[in-house]
Amino acid sequence: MNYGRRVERLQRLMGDGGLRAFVLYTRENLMYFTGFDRYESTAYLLIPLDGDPILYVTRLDYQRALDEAFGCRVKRCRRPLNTLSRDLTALGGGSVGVDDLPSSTYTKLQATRRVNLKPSDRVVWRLRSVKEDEEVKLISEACKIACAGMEAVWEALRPGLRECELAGEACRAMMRMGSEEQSFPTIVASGPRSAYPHGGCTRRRLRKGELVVVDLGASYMGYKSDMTRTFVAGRPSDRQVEAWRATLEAYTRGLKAMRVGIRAGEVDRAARRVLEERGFGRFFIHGLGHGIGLSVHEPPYITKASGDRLSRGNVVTCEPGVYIPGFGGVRLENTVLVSRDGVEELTRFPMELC
Ligand SMILES: [Mn+2]
Repeated sequence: MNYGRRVERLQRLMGDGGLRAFVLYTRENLMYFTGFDRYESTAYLLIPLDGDPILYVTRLDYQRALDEAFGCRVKRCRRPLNTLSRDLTALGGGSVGVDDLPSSTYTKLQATRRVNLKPSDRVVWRLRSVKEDEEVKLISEACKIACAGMEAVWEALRPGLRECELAGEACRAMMRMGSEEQSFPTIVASGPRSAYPHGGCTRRRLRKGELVVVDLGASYMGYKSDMTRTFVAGRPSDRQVEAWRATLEAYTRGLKAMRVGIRAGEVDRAARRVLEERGFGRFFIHGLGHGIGLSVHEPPYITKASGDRLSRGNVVTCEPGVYIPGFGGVRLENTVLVSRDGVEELTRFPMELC
């Protein structure tokens, strides 16, 4: 990864926006600009308009930061926020861009003399939403691993198993293939629970003939994947088949609509129309997709009202769903790359109901 080039690009955008410095806090932003994974620790990255970034860590993370952070100076601090605040003053203050800081941190930092904080997430997303070739390779690898996780669930699927047991199978398969963590806790939602788009997984045992929504993703060197399949263990009912086929058709239409330059809202509406025509429109209660990279959910967002335009190098999901309270739900999802000559599915696994 060329971290220096990313920092230079940000500095150029900072100059255009009148920012004297940028303070980054989110785990993914720190990884994007330095390669350092802070996990749950507190750490801050200061990127001045000119010169090298400074990473502020406590002694707990100091040695690891020296070993694993690239292109920045590492400062060991008793209180990272205080040191950062002092350095901002020394830089001369002015407008300072910040990402997603906790409100208590924001308030403290805002009290720094001569500093005026400016929430500037969008500047970073302009860079992160367009993937470099190297990033596409890592996401593709995460996608391959996710497919192995789905395969493991598909193989294990039978009535009587608990949702959490199936999630365990997915997790084990993915980590054995080099996923350092799940990109989010695997969802295995069965029966009436499949009608919850974010159903998590419970101790509930699968029953014959029920819908099961399996939504999972891997993380490969920080880069995420995301995919969903919906199965029935046993014979599906006509209504289940109808909902599943409508969802597949919506997926196909959504995918077809995706191309460089199109407004994301149009893509969402293309898929939504299919479900509306088949009487499932009111059961599609979320957007069609989202960008994915170091974060599982990131811009561009593919929702009905989104004005974002798809551009070359976006990696996004396409995931229509139908959620019928009391009956069950269906969702089908792949991670796809938007490239110059169309779209490419990066998660390749059969779309089959049973
Ligand atoms: Mn998703």
